[in-house]
Amino acid sequence: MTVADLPKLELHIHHEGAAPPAFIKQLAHEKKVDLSRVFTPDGGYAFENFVHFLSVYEAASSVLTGPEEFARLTSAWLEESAANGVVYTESFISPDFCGGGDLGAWREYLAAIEEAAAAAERKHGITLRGVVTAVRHFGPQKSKRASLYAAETAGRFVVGFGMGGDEGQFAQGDFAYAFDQAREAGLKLTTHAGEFGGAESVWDALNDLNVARIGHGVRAIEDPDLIKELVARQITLEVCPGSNVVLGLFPDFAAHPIQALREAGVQVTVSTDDPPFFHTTMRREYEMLAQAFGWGVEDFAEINQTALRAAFCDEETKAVVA
Ligand code: ES4
Ligand code: ZN
Repeated sequence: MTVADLPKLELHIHHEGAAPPAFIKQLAHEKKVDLSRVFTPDGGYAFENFVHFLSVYEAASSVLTGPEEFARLTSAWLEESAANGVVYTESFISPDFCGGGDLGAWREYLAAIEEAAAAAERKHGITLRGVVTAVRHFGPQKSKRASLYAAETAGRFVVGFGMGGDEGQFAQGDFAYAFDQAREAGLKLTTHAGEFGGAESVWDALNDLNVARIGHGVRAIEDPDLIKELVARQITLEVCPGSNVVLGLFPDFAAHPIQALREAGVQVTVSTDDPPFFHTTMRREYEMLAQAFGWGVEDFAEINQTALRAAFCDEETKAVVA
């Protein structure tokens, strides 16, 4: 057995971002939508930088319409994740990408996703929980609606609220209403910070949104005081090394700060973000980390313990997954 065969927990994967390109291509073909600019000649997703990535992501997501297609999407990527050894995963699900309709429509999308997840759990032994997500560049107004929908559907499946999108737009604090509304509904919180925004963005996430986890957060390495704060508050980072390398934050795995963050005492976990976009899988992330830092079974066991502790699901679910 190699470390890549270990059971894995994944806390940071975007639901639409997990769609295999062939799946999106097929939907585009059926709907006669020209998505040629979205794909590379060899069938991958084509983008030049982060902002371009977001626009390609939105174009690809635009052909995903209706609860039934989200159910098919869910089945497809959960089967793939399970084949990579993932036993528990939390995905970001955005009302804005799920049709952008009213609360009733949102409930239908969620029900379809949950049903597909339950079937995948029976078939492949993988458990999915949802983190309802605002998209930062869609603005604070839409985030209030996303968190209202999250609050209305909070429960066994919807366990958290988060925010992704372009860190260059607005400030974390502009979304405080949405995060407060989600917190009051009992949801756990995470936001993307310290990926394309620097350490300041992570400080804002802690001070203005009071989140328990940070999506990425890797640029915290630039600020020793912030590192101390993350350690003291036991904030968990959802680190996605392969995503960071493809998007040009670091030249390769060996130059990635995940090892330094860990050595400083920060709680780090490992995820893929948008696996087909970044030509990765959880298996590959493990292989690359083992190669870059010499991590062995005990290192990955610690990473998985951290992920289990930081998972947003209830204790009963944790006991099943552990
Ligand atoms: C993201 Cl909104 C969104 N979707 C997928 N991946 C992302 N990374 C940052 N924001
Ligand atoms: Zn992300």
